[in-house]
Amino acid sequence: HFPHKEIEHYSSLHPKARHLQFSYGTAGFRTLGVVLDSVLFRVGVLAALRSKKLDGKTVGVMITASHNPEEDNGVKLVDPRGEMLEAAWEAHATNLANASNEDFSDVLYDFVRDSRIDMSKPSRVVYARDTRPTGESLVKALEDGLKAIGAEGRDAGITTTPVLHYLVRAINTKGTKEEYGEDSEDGYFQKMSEAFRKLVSGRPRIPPLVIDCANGVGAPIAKKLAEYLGETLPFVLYNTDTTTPGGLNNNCGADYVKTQQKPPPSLNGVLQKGQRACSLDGDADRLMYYFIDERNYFLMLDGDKIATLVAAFIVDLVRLAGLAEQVKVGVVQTAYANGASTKYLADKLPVRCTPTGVKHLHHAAEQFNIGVYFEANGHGTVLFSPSTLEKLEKHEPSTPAQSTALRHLNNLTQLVNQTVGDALSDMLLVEVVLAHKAYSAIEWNSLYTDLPNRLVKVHVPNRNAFKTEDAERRLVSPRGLQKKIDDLCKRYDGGRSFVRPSGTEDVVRVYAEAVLRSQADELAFRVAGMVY
Ligand code: 16G
Ligand code: ZN
Repeated sequence: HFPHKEIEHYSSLHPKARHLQFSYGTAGFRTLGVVLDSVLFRVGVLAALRSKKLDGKTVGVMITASHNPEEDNGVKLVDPRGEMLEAAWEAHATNLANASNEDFSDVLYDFVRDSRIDMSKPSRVVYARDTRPTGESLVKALEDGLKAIGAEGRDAGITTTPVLHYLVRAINTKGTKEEYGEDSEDGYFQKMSEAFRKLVSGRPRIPPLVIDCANGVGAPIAKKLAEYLGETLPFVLYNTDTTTPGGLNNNCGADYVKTQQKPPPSLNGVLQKGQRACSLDGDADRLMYYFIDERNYFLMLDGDKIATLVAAFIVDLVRLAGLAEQVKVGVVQTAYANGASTKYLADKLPVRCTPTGVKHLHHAAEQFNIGVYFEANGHGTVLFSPSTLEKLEKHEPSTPAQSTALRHLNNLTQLVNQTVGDALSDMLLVEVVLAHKAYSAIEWNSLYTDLPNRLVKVHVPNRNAFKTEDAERRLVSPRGLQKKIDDLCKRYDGGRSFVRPSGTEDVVRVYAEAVLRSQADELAFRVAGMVY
């Protein structure tokens, strides 16, 4: 019972332009929003089939282009546990998106047959979008894809990527013993804010935090969060304008702060010396903290600083709870992690390095009892393995101190969005640690000093000529280039550099760090010169 007629009818409403080619990469499909209509229709079809393949479990679809410019848009599928789409299906997504209009129905038929998808199974899809102007019509295209298969759709409206991931997990665990929370935005806020209240209760009042919402969907969601938190975390929102055209991610947001290494101009004159500020990205799954110090210098507390703060805190709690022997904490980073952060962490706990992209870090973090992963760009979370959750629940503390630490750990499992990086959940997590340690931004920053670093983009004729190994830290091709980089690095104190092809742009990226700012810059530009 393959619905040929429905597929052909709806697909004719969403024709693919002949000259366009799409690819499901690290960030799903992502390009100019106005050319994505056929892709969204086909993603709707694919999501519905993925659900059938998984016995009717709910699959998620998020329409966003994160930190990209406002005119871009994109789409990502979310698997039933709230995680990224299984890698094997990325190729199916690319295939379907690129089929010609004439062939689409046949290509789909073959896919259903080869993948042994039982069309009589139910299919359920929950979807959401960010605030981009192209989002509304792309949702309609997606819905037509669901209709073509007869899938049950649930529109989660305009919300953040992490809320959508949360919903997927909550829907699929409803009524089971792994129930993740109530399957609504309200449930998301309830769970997080309740855990936060418990974790900071009895601590001194938290000084006000400045939040830059990137003029994106983080703004309305942070506003709602404020209602749930009340006085426990006072914050002031900036860049909350989601209606003025062109505002999204423009001179603001986590990616701007990380790449420009300065605060959004809209915060000039706003930040008091030492005051904590943070920026979300366009879909609120990345977080950057920063502050202005006594000498008016800008200091960034990026994903590495967050990972070290959080990991050290968790390791302490595990030890205080008397669980050090049974619960092993580990950290996952990428090649972009500042060398100083890796050194700081490696003295305390195991640190692993994976290629760039959340799915790689996420899977590596699952190998630990408690896995903390963060990309330097501010995307990350903490994963508690199922057996660890059980231990935390069942462990009998033998002293009041153990009992307190255990209670904190259990509350942390509720505070953290374990499905994906979540700027708001991570922000609450940071605030909890600062409150417990009685750290200001200055003290947090002084845990270690970042090595000066520089990231350079190089446009090359063919970025596919660049192949890496060792978690992108070394090049295997073009041949001979790695040796030259190695030789060059040796001439700089603390010199480290690597080259990798971008997964999201047609460029090659060069990263370099060294003990001195001038040396890091020089190393980056010299390596960039060798790449070109
Ligand atoms: C995507 C990834 C992000 C990574 C970035 C690297 C996900 C959800 N997002 O945005 O984790 O840091 O790509 O981009 O995996 P690049 O390959 O262009 O450097
Ligand atoms: Zn994002």
